[in-house]
Amino acid sequence: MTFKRSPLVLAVTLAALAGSAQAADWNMATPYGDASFHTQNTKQFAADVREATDGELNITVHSGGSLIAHGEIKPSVRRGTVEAGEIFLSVLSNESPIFELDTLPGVAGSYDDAKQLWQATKPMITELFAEQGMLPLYAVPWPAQGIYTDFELNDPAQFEGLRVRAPNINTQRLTENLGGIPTETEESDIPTAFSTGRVDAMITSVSTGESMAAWDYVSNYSDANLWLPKNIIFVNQKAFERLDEGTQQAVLDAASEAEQRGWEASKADAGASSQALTENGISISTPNEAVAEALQAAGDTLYADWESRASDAAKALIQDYRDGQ
Ligand code: PCA
Repeated sequence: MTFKRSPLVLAVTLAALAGSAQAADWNMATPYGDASFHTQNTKQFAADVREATDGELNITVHSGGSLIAHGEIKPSVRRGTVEAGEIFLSVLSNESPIFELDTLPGVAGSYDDAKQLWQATKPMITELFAEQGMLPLYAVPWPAQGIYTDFELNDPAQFEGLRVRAPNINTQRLTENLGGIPTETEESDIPTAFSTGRVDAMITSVSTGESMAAWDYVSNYSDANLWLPKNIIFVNQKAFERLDEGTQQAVLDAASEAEQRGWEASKADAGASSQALTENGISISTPNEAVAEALQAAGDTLYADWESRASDAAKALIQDYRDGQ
């Protein structure tokens, strides 16, 4: 018996075929606002892809958690509800201690070290994302993390009972080790956290201090150079595979440019934001000996805690990174 296609089936088939060559529209969610150099970099990435593919792939960046809340971005990309996302990598620390490595003191305190650490950890991070059907595209660090207070921080006893806004679990643990009371707060919620009196201090970068107008709430910044934590940008693997080869390559090329541009932007923003903080009346200093010692002790505890949870593979990886330094 010969099977005859009905005109309707044929039309549907043709439409599906045509569809495969049609322009794709992607949504990309990030928790960070338009004032952040990260978001500007990500928007440039989307513009580069659009241009390189003659509009075949059109990525709309939804910033400031406007489309999806931070904690839901990765699950949404995993499900394919959105095709791409950007998150603070260390918020995944509950999944694997490997995601915490860039929020541990004494591991990578400069851009060069941070770059080496990223290169050392990228294969394992890529594998963990791949297991969940996602592909990391690039990662970009924030400038070093420091401590904002509404007094001059010169005595470790000042941490006692201090309510500190923290962006991730290790910053919370560090705060606890210092005797403070941590509260996890998204960047976009910082102004509310201060204005409602929920926090007295915060740990973040000069960049976030500037974007969130830290001078409205605090007077001092202690440049403690705790660590340089990264954002990671990733896509749903199936959505990526649905793109034709040329478009896939355009995404990868734009991602590699975005990574390079982002690291430079982070360095430049560290300088520009420090200046903006100073101009707006924030007094910037480095920790005195007593505070530095307390930070060191709190950091050592944090590291020991990480080691007690890390797999042998993760510990070997950090050893390789250290050997290569
Ligand atoms: N800004 C983000 C993450 C680290 C940073 O510097 C924040 O504070 O939420």
